[in-house]
Amino acid sequence: MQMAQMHLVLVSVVILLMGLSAKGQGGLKSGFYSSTCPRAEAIVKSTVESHFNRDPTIAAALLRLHFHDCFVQGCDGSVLITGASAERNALPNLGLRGFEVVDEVKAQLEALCPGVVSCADILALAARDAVNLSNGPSWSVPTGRRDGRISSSSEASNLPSPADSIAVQRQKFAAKSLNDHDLVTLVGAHTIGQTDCLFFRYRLYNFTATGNADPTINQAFLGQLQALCPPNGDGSKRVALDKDSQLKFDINYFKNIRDGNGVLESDQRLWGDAATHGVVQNYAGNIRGLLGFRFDFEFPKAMIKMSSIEVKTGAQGEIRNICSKFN
Ligand code: HEM
Ligand SMILES: *[C@@H]1O[C@H](CO)[C@@H](O)[C@H](O)[C@H]1NC(C)=O
Ligand SMILES: CC(=O)N[C@H]1CO[C@H](CO)[C@@H](O)[C@@H]1O
Repeated sequence: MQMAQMHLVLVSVVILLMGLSAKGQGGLKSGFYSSTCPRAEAIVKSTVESHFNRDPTIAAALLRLHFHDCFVQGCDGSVLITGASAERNALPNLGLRGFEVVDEVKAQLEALCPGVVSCADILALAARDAVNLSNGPSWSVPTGRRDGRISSSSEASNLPSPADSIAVQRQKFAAKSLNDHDLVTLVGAHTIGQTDCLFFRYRLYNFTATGNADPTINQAFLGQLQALCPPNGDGSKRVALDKDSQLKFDINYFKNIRDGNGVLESDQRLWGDAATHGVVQNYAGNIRGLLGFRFDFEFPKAMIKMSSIEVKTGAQGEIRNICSKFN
């Protein structure tokens, strides 16, 4: 290749990358509050930390809250609104926790810099801090989201269900401009947290009316799960999504999937599908490829992508005074 051609290629690549990052962040920028509310990020962090010190399971709750916010009406705090027909009342959202942490952060921020920091940004920042407190990676969160004015329970069907096939999971993520690699990376969030027996017990007994358990479950693990969730036991009993390390944000979740120790059907299916299998395998082996492939390196990038889904910026939406109510 001639020098001039090579230069042209390099310039095109740089322009392409700049375009991608600007688009990926949807008009957000890191440090958006640095002059209007300089202590905003520190207040989110210290509040999340004080709750975490009392109850480390709050980290998983806050991470999931942000995901459920982003997949319905974009990352705009719509999941925080209360009311009979609001998102929060939709079936997939009934187990959400952590609302009190968001309210506590918001009350402090309103006292310090009223009307400046959005509830949507509080969710994005709290998710970052929650991961870091759980020993996970950290990243700079682009901010400047505005809060939405719509919250409707009927739209929560955008959210994935634990019984979704990979094809359906893929389609629900693709609808938010997230690819197979993002899907596997983001579902890696299940390295922390818990689930109700109700969401996976059907895998343990007479799965798909075969009389047997789901054959993809590791035999030793099947016995443990059956002991935790007997056929007619309490469906709301909590079980770790990541066997043996539910409070640590690590790659154990991917090893579990590889070994047939996934709890949710949707998680275990990531090993069975040709397109997602390789990503799980790489993360489980902690392999660092040419362009980076390690989970702790990829998770922040995927989170920044998810955190920018259909965001409202500039004069759109509002900055709520109370996160659970429209102004
Ligand atoms: C195909 C995609 C996904 C499905 C089907 C799914 C499904 C579920 C289900 C059924 C639970 C248990 C809920 C309960 O019993 O209360 C759960 C928990 C959780 N999910 Fe997901 N999820 C998906 C993707 C994600 C993503 C992308 C994130 C975040 C980036 C995430 C974060 C979490 C966390 C942290 C928990 C634990 C919550 C807690 O302990 O309170 N999930 N998920
Ligand atoms: C499994 O479910 C099918 C369909 O409901 C039923 O006909 C069958 O008897 C069940 N088998 C066992 C072992 O419970
Ligand atoms: C466990 C871990 O990775 N903690 C990190 C949290 O974030 C800070 C930077 O903000 C890192 O220095 C820590 O290593």
